[in-house]
Amino acid sequence: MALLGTKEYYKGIGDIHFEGKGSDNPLAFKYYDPEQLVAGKTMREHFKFAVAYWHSFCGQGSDPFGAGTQSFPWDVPSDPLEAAKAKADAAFEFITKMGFDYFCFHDFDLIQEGASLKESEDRLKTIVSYIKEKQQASGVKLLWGTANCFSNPRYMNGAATNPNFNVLSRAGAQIKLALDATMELKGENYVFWGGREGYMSLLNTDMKRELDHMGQFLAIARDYARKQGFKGTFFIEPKPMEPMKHQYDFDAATVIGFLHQYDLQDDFKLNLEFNHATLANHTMQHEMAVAASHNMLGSLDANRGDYQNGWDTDQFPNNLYEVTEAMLVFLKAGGLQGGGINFDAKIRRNSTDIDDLFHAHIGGADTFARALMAAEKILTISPYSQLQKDRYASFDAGKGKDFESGKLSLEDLYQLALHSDEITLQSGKQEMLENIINQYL
Ligand code: XLS
Ligand code: NI
Ligand code: NI
Repeated sequence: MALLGTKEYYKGIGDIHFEGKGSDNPLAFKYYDPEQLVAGKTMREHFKFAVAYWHSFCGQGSDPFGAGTQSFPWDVPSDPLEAAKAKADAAFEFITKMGFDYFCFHDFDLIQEGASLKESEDRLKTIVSYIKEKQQASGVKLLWGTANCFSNPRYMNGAATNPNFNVLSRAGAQIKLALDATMELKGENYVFWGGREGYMSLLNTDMKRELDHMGQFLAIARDYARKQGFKGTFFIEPKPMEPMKHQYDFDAATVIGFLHQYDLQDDFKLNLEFNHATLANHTMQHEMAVAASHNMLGSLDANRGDYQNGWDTDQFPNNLYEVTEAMLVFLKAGGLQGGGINFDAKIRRNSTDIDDLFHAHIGGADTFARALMAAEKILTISPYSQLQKDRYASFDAGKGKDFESGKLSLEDLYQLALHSDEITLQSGKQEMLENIINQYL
């Protein structure tokens, strides 16, 4: 495929195609066939797979104990603009070769932050216009943009919840520029991940005041973007801890309560991440079901954490059982509200070959494809839906139905119970349901 940049970074690797599960070509999709129809839509439309700029083209594998191991050839130029252009060339080459339609970014993934706000603004403008050309040449779209309001030391006490107004104001400026960049690149959504919105110690924290500030901040960010004509959805990405001990956007239920409290529920939905669910001691399917029940299942960050020690390891998804249960919720909800599946995941520190990033994304896409196909069968040809429905049959008619429609008082329940037979136990059939999932994997 024709590329704008002249240099090829992923040498020797061609476009990745669907070859089916009989293929032994490691650089081919075995299950993800973009054009295959599942439940009335192509897989491409269901998933809207996106590549995360930060993990794939910025993070080089450093950890608290050692430096990066992946020396990216596009990081060679010392001039920030040249380096950013080289990185964009590599990114678009990769996304195009994968055959994915989308990417996601933080402002300063695209280009190194400047020494002043003005310098950052100029840098962003230049790289955004370069990326815009690359989008036009390749057809690659922006799923969402966001701002990194957590890495710079000025944000050590948060951004919108910082106790110092000057920091809040600086965060506002940064988010205005990130919104401008997102709109210029026709971003379909905009994400707020809490970053350092939370606290380390209650001793120095006025929690109520910080939450009020966050509500007010999000409202004016929304107002600004809407005034500029942004039609997309704003997403909040819940995470319970890390980097702060207490993050305000703990989980889906907490965020939904917050959105309603600050009257943001009409413009904001949720971007849910697998290993954030794990960190919150939930399953991803739980988080998705909570969001779906409020019509707020917006977008997904796909990855997996470490199930043994709980660490937020951002590994690529490969747990078929987990993703299949997530896809059950996904299909039942009618898919995502405006978002897609962003691989917020990184290859391991000892994955140092140029093809490792391809294997990682192929595996992730194949996991979702298999899971989606299994979930569709479970919903349509297995007894799963009927079993679940039958559990609630006592509410479908008679007094149960009266209760649901608000016709019974607590005294009515008392009278009914007084004159009823002893209760017979009704099995939850959990093992049988688990076997059904297994059967269709
Ligand atoms: C961090 C988050 C982050 C967001 C975007 O844990 O997952 O990567 O997705 O700021
Ligand atoms: Ni995360
Ligand atoms: Ni994320």
